[in-house]
Amino acid sequence: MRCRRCGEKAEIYLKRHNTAFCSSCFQVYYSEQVKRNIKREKMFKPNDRILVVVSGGKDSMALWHILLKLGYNVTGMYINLGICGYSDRSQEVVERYSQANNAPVIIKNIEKEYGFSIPALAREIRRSTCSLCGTIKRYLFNKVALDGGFDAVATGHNLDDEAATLLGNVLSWQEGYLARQSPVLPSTHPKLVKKVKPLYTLTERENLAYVLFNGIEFIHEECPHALGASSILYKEILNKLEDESPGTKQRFLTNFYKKGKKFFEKYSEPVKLNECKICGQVTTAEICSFCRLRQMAEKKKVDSMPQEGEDF
Ligand code: Q46
Ligand code: ZN
Repeated sequence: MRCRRCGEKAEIYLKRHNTAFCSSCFQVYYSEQVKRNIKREKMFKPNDRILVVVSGGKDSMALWHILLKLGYNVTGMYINLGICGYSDRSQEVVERYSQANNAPVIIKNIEKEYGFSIPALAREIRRSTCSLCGTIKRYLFNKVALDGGFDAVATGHNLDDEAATLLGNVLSWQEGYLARQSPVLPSTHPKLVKKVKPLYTLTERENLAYVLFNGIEFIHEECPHALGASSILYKEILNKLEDESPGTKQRFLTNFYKKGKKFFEKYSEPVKLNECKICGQVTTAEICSFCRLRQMAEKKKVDSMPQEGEDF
């Protein structure tokens, strides 16, 4: 098979576009997609300061690399969640990339800075690790971006992630979530920084090809808490559909934005936003979820001494 652009030997076939590329023409395709997404969705301007959330996985490493390559003013942000082994290994990947590419990165360590690890707190208060993790990550991305004067927070969400989220929301008719799903979450309060997803039209496989063709190191293992997540099942189902009918994922997502989303807009009612009485970050309550979690972590330490084998 030959590359559609240059006629050289192709190294990747993109079934949904019925197109094959050699590795250097694939990179042209990839960066054109990213540039187009940033421009079409008005994600950020050339001189904006972008905080890129990096986990060490292929998608976020691809995003960090392409934004630097396109000349954006980018700083990486990594959060060490205290997940046994996995967190330290992924932090090392991020640090090695930062050093090798002279790319600035901000590292946060939940355990060192706040005195609790997410899995340990989740066990203590009987909440799912992933829901706690999501709350803490959202809080810290926004806080670091706000304190550092960044214009946008960029995440490596890809087409597979976005289509799986959409499928999940459709299956349970989550009108509010459907109204809000978007490649750009604009700032709705002076203390909320805009969130953007520049890779939302690129698949996991395309991000994998991008990091492999560029020799970018990434952590191959998944977070152990991702096992059994419903999003994985939705991705498998979408992949089956995609195999039978290439382009299904992209049509599902982009046609939702073009045709379906407008029917849910009435469910996106503005909520009253307050500033947390403790930390000043934006919340719908008096005290934000992050500060409430910190209070719970403190209380647990006082009320019950750690058992053997506990993380704190
Ligand atoms: S990192 Fe955190 Fe994910 Fe791990 S604990 Fe769950 S939410 S699976 S993106
Ligand atoms: Zn707070």
